[in-house]
Amino acid sequence: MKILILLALFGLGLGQHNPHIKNGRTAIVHLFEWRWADIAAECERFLGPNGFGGVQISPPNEHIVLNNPWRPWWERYQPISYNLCSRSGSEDELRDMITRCNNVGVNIYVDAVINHMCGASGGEGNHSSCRSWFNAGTKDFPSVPYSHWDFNDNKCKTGSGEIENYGDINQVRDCRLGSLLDLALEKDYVRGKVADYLNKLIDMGVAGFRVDACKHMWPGDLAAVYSRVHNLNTTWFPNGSRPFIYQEVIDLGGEPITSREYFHLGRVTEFKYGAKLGTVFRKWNGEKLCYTRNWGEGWGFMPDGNALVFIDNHDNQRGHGAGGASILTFWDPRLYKMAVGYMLAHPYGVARVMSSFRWNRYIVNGKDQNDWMGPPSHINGSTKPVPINPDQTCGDGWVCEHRWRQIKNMVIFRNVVNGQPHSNWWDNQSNQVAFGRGNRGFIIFNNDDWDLNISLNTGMPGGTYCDVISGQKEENRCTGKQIQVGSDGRAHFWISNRDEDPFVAIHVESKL
Ligand code: QV4
Ligand code: CA
Repeated sequence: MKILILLALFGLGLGQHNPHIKNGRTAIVHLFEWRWADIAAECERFLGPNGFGGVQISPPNEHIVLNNPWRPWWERYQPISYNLCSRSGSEDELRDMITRCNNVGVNIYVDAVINHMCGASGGEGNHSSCRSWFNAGTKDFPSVPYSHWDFNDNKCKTGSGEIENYGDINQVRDCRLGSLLDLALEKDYVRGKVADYLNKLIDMGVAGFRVDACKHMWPGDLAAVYSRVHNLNTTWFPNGSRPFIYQEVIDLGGEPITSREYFHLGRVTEFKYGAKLGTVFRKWNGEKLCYTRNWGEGWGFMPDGNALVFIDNHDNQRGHGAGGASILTFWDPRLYKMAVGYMLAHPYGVARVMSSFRWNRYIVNGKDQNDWMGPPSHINGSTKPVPINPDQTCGDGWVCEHRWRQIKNMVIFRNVVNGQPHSNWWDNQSNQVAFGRGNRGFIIFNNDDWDLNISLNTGMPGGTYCDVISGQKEENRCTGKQIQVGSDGRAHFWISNRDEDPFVAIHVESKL
């Protein structure tokens, strides 16, 4: 009997914590709002060759098209149907991208919006990405089909029909999140429609899902939906592989609904991670980098095996969702590179790198008035392709943080040290710290206002190493700093606090 229970548990959900990333790769990149054709090209020309494990793509299902404001990015979080045509491309383009990325060992994770459909004031008509007709007022979505029977209104007890108090778990699950029509996921019919949507993507070859707004769905309903989802496509994944599930639950403490309720179903986004590391690198609230000696569960984060971690995400880089002002983004590049480097060097969690587009921030009283702005687009509203400049950066407003040398090289660092323990910690009791990963990598930061000048045990084999932050190893020379490690594993580090990037990282594959 015990065996049966274990098998059922495993079948139900334990397998959903594994990202099924291949060839010793480790990190995921969120190519936010990228077109499928551009993602396919990026997999082949950059992500595969540079050891990225997977891509989180924007919601591929049909969404509302809004002109007030003009094509906001968040159209994608207002489903109209599960047809696979969206701002990023057609079903054929999606299928082609999944195949081409899988063929170079880069997994695809889909942002699945299954808690709701569009906003209650979404109107009537075919202003949708596949031109499907709908009527938000009567909750009629014939392209699924969903009718008013398939929504939670009779279960929600608030006057507005919207969530009014996050302290009331019934409201949070059964009322509308900001007027978004809330699906009745306890209904078998609705579970079936959602599962059909997820299974179509699984059969196309995706490796799993970022499940949106999980705080707003009952764990039992999610378990029922996940149990209906197929195993991964055996063209690219071992037989019996369960989809990787990572659930968006914003839990900074203080609410009755916690991340823990979702642990058995898959991994969960750890929002404390980016909020805290931003505060540490900004040196706010008396935080110091030397306090991160016990970074990870020691800071009260969820157990490592449940965590999906990131410095910023598409919400909190523009003041949506959670993390507040401490969140570091590409707008603060010097600190951001250190924080992302720290995340990628540290063993805790499955790491996700953000890749953004630029918008003209216009902050009034601490709020960005342009936080709604969508991706770089043509006059007709269609999303622009991602041009790659000769220097390997991106043009036309695409930030491509994942292509920044410091970040790309730390993605490789994470692969090289994968499985090695956190080791050889040193700090100056302020904001200069260093740590290794066994005998395969070592990183050191100077976030103080004075120079760092110290000899340390790196745990690494003796030799000459290229610093992968100020440069990298090309042919058999270093384009940036060189670090000499003695046969005793000790090395001398000198990092000026005025350096463009005041941190140094070496690993066994950057050794001359
Ligand atoms: C507003 C008011 C309503 C009002 C309505 C009238 O909130 O009270 O009735 O206008 O039109 C957009 C608008 C928002 C509007 C809503 C419905 O910004 O002003 O409601 O549409 O018309 C993204 C954006 C939201 C956006 C939403 C839908 O962040 O601003 O809302 O897409 O387009 C919580 C959740 C967490 C969530 C986070 C943002 O627990 O799960 O808030 N994060 C995820 C996604 C996020 C997405 C959603 C959830 C919704 O990461 O990107 O919201 O799918 O913390
Ligand atoms: Ca709900």
